Amino acid sequence: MKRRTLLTSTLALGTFGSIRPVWASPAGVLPAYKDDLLVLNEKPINAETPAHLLDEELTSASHMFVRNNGLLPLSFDAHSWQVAIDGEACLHPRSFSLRDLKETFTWHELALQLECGGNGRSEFYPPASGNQWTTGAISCGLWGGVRLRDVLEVCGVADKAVYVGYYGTDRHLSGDPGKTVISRGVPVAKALQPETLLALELNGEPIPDLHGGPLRLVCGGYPASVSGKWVNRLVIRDRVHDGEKMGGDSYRIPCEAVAPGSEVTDEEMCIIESMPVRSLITYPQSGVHHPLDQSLVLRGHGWAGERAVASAVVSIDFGQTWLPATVNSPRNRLAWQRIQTNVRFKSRGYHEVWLKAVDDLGVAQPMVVPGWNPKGYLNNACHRIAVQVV
Ligand SMILES: Nc1nc2c(c(=O)[nH]1)N[C@H]1C(S)=C(S)[C@@H](COP(=O)(O)O)O[C@H]1N2
Ligand SMILES: [Mo]
Repeated sequence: MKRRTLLTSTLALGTFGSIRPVWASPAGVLPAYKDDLLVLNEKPINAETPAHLLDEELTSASHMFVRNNGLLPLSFDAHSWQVAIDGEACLHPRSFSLRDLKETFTWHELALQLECGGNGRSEFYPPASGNQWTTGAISCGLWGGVRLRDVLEVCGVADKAVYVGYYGTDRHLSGDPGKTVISRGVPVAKALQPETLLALELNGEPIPDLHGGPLRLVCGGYPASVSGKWVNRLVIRDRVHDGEKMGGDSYRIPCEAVAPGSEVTDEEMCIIESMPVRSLITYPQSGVHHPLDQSLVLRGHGWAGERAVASAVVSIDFGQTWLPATVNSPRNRLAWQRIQTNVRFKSRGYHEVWLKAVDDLGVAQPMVVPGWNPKGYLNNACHRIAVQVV
């Protein structure tokens, strides 16, 4: 597949690292409705969303980043789909069709932010292997479905339950049908939260193939790798789930901070749970030309894993002074929050706008890449855009 169209570097400002060019998507790798995404890997398909395309209140399917660890399932027959619930800590194992789920349980619709644990990985040094996400592995769609809690309760959650794991029908890259692509999970308390959904719809439509249709888990606020796509089995475990990509350095970071480049053993790694506070400037697009005599409207979103964003500030002088921005309440718990303000520039020429969000425990985004870890997770450094004042 040929790479084409080099965008100007001002469009490519990410978090705080070097300013690198971004390549446009090779044609044909993604379905046409996803053409505006930036493809990071073709097999498996991984594509991120440029910041300015995340300006919507709710992320449309066309602008939702794609992160696959394997190949899409071969068939998506919603009519015959079954999800089995079992595991050592499941008292009454059973299966549900999609119709059973719809007819048995109350329907809920929630806006839930899903951020890949590796969002921002491209800025780590020494570099971490894996998809070189800049800022675009975040979405907040409106997910429709039933509460995982309601389903699990019908199946009986034993007192000894510790974790809930998922299995999906995607296919291993090796082609070996015996190999599981990914099978992650969440602590029982997270699985039983009222916001954790077994979703059948995205933005009022059946979930698109790429995003896990016809049935996926949505556990907002945790690394999105726990939100299993194409789910056909859930296991209520009496121990920490030990499925594919639960161990080693997958979605785990050193329990104690290490110097960049350190070797870390498996025993020294801990599972990532809530994601840290982060934000993105979604309007205007980086590189905009703006007249000196007009104020510039700024818009973005902030999110903070299991927490909420309490405040946000912007700087137009490289962090020397900060101005307050307005932060809206979330539509529901675990949804991202609109951040907006406007700024006036005092001089012509090249400027940057920096945005920093602070969570409800007073923890702010760092200005530089925090906490080096072997796989490059959890870079929540501030986002910045370029503005040419004319
Ligand atoms: N079955 C299955 N579920 C999966 C994955 C996968 O490869 N297979 N990838 C996970 C990861 S790492 C992320 S970040 C999210 C991405 O969801 P999206 O592609 O709908 O944005 O799905 C998660 N669920
Ligand atoms: Mo991910």
